[in-house]
Amino acid sequence: MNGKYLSVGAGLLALGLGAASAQQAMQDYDTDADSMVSQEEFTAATATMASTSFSQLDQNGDGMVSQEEWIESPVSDMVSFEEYDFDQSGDVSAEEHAQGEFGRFDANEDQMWDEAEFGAYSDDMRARQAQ
Ligand SMILES: [Ca+2]
Ligand SMILES: [Ca+2]
Ligand SMILES: [Ca+2]
Repeated sequence: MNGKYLSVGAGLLALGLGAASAQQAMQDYDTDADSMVSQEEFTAATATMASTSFSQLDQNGDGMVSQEEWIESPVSDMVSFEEYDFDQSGDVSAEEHAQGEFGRFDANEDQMWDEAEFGAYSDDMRARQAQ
């Protein structure tokens, strides 16, 4: 029984810390400062970041992620290549990747990320970078 209370406490603590850092990180994406991140804002922000998951996936730096590159990455455990290859070209472009990432964390599918949805994304990014 103690274990249950302990894990609830740890969860709340993690939530509190996550909210503070997510809010800060969100300011880098939320260029019109309406406290929501649109897919356009997300795509624009990730395009200027050298350390986004897309550039990590694109190992030969040709601007596209091939199925081979995808399979070699830890992301392939979580999302299938086909799910992000929207035009079924056999490559995932930066735009398709942004679209896929955005949709994956847009839990209520309103085409906007609120702070909680952005927090889920930034937690996922941190977990990936820790790998
Ligand atoms: Ca915004
Ligand atoms: Ca590539
Ligand atoms: Ca949403």
